[in-house]
Amino acid sequence: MAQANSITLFDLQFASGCTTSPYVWRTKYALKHKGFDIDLVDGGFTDILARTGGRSDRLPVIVDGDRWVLDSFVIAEYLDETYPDRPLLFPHKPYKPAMGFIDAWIWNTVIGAWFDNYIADYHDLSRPDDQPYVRETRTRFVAAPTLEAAQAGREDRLPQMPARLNPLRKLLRETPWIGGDAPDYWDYSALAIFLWLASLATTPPLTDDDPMRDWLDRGFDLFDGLGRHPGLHSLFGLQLKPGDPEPFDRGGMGQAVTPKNVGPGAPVQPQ
Ligand SMILES: N[C@@H](CCC(=O)N[C@@H](CS)C(=O)NCC(=O)O)C(=O)O
Repeated sequence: MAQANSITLFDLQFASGCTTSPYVWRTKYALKHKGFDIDLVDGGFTDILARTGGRSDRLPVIVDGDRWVLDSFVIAEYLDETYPDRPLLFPHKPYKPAMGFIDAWIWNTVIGAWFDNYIADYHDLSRPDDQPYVRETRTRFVAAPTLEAAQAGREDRLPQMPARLNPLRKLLRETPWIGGDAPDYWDYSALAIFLWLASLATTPPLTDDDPMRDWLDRGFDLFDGLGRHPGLHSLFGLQLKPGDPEPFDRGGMGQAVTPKNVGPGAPVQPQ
């Protein structure tokens, strides 16, 4: 059990000391949500096994007293089960199906869309001793011979990406947080993906006027600015060229997915 209200978290950092892994980011938020101080173990990719005493080659990992817990989702469940009197990460039951959907959608939509466009930056921002490993492993994931070739031409691709997030924008017009009136693990998991993006977005992925900005700013400000590490880049400032698609749906932003049926005469949304 937690000693002096502190839980140890093994971090996965770039050379700036900024966390990059979305799984670690959401675990940081989860620990803070539960009211714990984080005893952070700094480090990068290639020292994970050594840092964790051979227990894991993936992060996050936490140590709570003498209890080691691996995997971000298992950690979140462990925290709610072990500390049910502290604010719950999963106040909505059952949470697993919706969590699985949110995770899959946002992972696919954000990481899937932006990964290649920042993949050479990802390498360059890594700790120097991690860079050969990052290059070797990440080259396997891209459909190009090198990370630099995969990233090349992103100026034309980046403007295509923001509109993919319209379902999330619509939801956030209806509610201050994905979790409702207060943030919970759904928000932290989604925010963590944008923090991953901010850790490597050397050129901005979203326009200044993106309607998600308010939720992102509020989320990054939580817990005394947990998401405001100086190594993070701004997500905003994407410049569009004539002919680029609309970055978000300006027309229907105030509406639910289909307008609420309030009886005859209600507005009809084209299908
Ligand atoms: N399902 C695991 C995934 C953990 C994972 O894959 N972490 C990545 C960082 S996002 C990692 O540790 N990568 C190490 C590497 O690439 O060598 C969790 O939720 O904790």
